[in-house]
Amino acid sequence: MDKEFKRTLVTCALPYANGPIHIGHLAGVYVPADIYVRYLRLRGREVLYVCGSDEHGVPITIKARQQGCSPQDIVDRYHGIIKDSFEGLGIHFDIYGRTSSEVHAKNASEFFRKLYDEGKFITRESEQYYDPEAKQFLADRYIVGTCPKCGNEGAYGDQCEKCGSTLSPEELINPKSKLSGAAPIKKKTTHWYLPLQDYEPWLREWILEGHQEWRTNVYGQVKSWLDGGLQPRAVTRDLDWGVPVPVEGAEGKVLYVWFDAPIGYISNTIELLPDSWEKWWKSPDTRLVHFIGKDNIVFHCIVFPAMLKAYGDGYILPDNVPANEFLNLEGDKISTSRGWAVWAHEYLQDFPGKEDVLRYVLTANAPQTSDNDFSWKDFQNRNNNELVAVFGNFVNRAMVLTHKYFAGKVPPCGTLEDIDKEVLAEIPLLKASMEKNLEGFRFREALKDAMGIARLGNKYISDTEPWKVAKTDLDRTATILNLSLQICADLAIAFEPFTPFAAKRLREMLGSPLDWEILGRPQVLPAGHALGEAELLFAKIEDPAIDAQLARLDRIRAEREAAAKAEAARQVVPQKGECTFDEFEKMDIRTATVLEAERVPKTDKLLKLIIDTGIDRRTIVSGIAEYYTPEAMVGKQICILANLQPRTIRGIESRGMILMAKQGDGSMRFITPEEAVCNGAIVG
Ligand code: B3M
Ligand code: ZN
Repeated sequence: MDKEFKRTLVTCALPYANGPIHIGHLAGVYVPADIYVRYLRLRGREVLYVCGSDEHGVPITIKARQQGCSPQDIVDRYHGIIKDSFEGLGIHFDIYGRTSSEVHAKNASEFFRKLYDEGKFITRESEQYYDPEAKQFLADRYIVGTCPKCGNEGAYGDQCEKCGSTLSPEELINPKSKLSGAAPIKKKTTHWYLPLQDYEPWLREWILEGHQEWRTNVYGQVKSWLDGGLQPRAVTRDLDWGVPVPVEGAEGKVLYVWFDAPIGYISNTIELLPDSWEKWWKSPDTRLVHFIGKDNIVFHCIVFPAMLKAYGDGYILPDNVPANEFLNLEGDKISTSRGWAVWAHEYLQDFPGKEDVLRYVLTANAPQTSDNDFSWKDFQNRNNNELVAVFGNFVNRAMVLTHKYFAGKVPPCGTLEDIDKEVLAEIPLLKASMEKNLEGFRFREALKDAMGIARLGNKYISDTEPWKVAKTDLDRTATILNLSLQICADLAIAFEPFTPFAAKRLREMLGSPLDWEILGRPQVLPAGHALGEAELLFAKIEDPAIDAQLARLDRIRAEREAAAKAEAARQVVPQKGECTFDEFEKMDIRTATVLEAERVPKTDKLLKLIIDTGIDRRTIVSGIAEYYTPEAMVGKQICILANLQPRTIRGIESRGMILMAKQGDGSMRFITPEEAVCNGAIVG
């Protein structure tokens, strides 16, 4: 990026409006984008900040079906929740549009039509699974059946999550549509494809040669796609929810969601600026930056650019695509379907007034170069030990002491000592580093720099001890507090991108300006300037608030484990190989009654049973103690394999084996005659 641009267009991935957003979305896309935009604005650059809901795609239609409402109801609900979450966290887009809007339908439709008219697509006929009841073609994911490899009854058409096998719908035993439960049939269908392979040489040159400065995770993914060879990509789908394909004979077809969604960036710009949108999308003076998560890289670096290139007409391409990796939660992958997430709207309810804390923690811990973990303990520690103990504490000391000794007015700065000069010299260095890091999308590092200024201030005031100096030398106290307050004013600028709520409150308290240029300049707050009341910027987060969050996650984990166990219990082991009648006849299976039972000492699993077999009284050691207490066994009629070779277990000779029904999860129940019979009766 050597080129000088006049303005920057920042887009954030359009969240699917089929669920609320969680901390993974925030850490990966929206918090970093917001920091970047706030920073550019602070520097007086011209910026447009565009986002909106992605309201098409199969998952939305599925959710609507499950909930017995229309897809429009679903997207209306989540569009509202998501929009409010962003606002609540201080993420103010210039426009937060929606792909179900009329402007978008018209724009996406025209986009497709131009490519169609110019022969930029190819068509292909293929056979696809179709649900005759729901009257809908089925994506692989929406066909379920029994896994041919492990017998899991809930395997998907593309994968069995139980054994991890990759599958195709043809392989599933007894395939069913997830929509209606009907058996899917094969049906011919025709679709339009963008021949991506035609754009490969150009993509190589543009990205692999021209954008080596992109993050290595982004560059690497693009390279491996290109090296793997590009294929034509379908841009239409058989579905009744989406932008209709604007071509005769394409009834029942819509634009593929990944074709229409990126066009949504443009549509939303048009909606906001109907007369001047082109300056943002078609001027070489505009720098386009896409903020996305790593699962969106191929669409933003290969597919959408190829679409724009095919369209021509002066569309610009992204100058950078700073994609993040994923954030985990307490060591586990965030999963919307399993409920393993911290939802933005719930956070805002549970932690009112702590919007900055989440922004801060998600930045300090951002998954910039590798996946990272969010934990509530870390959240608490960072708040208490960094925001409260360093940043907040420093500001509070400077404010309170100024009120105490100088009636809340900025005291004059006298002769500077070495320690003062050293501190003052550090700030421009941290500022320069921050600029470099922010321009280079290294937000964690930039936050460290900002925090460096707070640490510097906190250390300065601790080292100089103005509360002690005040007893003997008020002039020196004045200088120390003057400098401390100047640093506070610096912090109110430096933290604006990261913790905008606190930064604003601090500026109000100080009556200080918001201007990047003055960060680090001496004497921004003139002597005599009156300060507002001292107010705490951050408050400690106590254990109960954290424990409540952990308890919620524990409940989710327990529910998930119980469900997995129930599922495992239902799993049936495949049939064993054949045995002959003679082989079966060799087994002497009989009824018997338990006379005495006790635990085998120092074991968890074993019971020692004395049983009456009708033939004799004997001892059997059985591994059923996890499922039956000794008391529960006494008096019970059971079945045993009587002629099993005796074995010595823990020093006890066991003669025979109790027949148990064993389930998929290992749990067992003994087999008993339907009505009491005599002991020693032959079972067979
Ligand atoms: N809605 C996917 C996602 O949220 C998609 C992004 C569209 S950006 C044009 O992961
Ligand atoms: Zn399987």
